[in-house]
Amino acid sequence: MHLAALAVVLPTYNEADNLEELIETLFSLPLKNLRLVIVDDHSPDGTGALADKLAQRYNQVQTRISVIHRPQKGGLGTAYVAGFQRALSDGADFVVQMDADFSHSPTYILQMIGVVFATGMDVVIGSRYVPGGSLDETWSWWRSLLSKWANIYCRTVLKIRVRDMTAGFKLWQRSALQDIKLHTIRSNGYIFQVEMAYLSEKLGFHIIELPIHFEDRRVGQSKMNVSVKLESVWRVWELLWRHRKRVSGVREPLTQPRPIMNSGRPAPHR
Ligand SMILES: Nc1nc2c(ncn2[C@@H]2O[C@H](COP(=O)(O)OP(=O)(O)O)[C@@H](O)[C@H]2O)c(=O)[nH]1
Ligand SMILES: [Mg+2]
Repeated sequence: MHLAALAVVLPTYNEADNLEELIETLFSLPLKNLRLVIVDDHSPDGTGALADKLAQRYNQVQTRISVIHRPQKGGLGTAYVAGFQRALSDGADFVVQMDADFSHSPTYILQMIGVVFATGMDVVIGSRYVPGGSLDETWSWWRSLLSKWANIYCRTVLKIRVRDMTAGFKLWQRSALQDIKLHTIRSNGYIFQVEMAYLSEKLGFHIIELPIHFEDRRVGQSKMNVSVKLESVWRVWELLWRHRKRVSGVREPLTQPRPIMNSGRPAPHR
């Protein structure tokens, strides 16, 4: 397990105060073939330059950090799609997505990968809304309410079972990300998480929700804004319409863990 070719994709916009410590924490995990893909959108606080500096530091023997620089703030969804595509083309067998602000504690990655190795699940969702999961008590009441309401809204309209539809902490098997056909994803704000969860259910993926405690970001500010919220409201209906003819898929039952390594050897990350 500790040899798994795992890539962690980190979208960043003004995360200069978090990035270095986060990278150190991630590389201190007992995961020998861990790689990072940072997708920065020309952050005004210099996150992109810091990412390059850290890449230089960590890439001396082999490439452990790739940095994608985009010219302007392009939204979370397209940042993740670009990062996932890079991770796949670099040969990752497993891809983790997480916020770059410590809301998602890196230590859960070990549990996530353990679950995938034990069960062969396609997707592990770090979930706040299953028993054992929790939200930071210091999150403002309106933010907690918004998050819970958004989940109820999305689950009701889309009729799906995933409890934390807006979760941004997930581990994907390579084959799952390939089956999703990333170039077809249209959501760009936080609703991106919903589109990915919805497609996962529609495609019949084996999904498991692992309870996590979600901490409020340590430093910096949330990038949640009005246009992102509005996109979330109407996009749910667009999703329902776009996939109205799609019959829910069923993957073969998981009687035994499926073989999960692509290659059986550490992937040739560039
Ligand atoms: N590259 C990129 N990253 C973004 C963008 N918007 C948000 N992020 C990153 O996505 C993650 C989640 O955003 P955050 O503001 O923490 O959202 P919140 O936790 O819902 O308040 C963080 O790592 C952000 O830096 C964007 O437009 N482009
Ligand atoms: Mg955050």
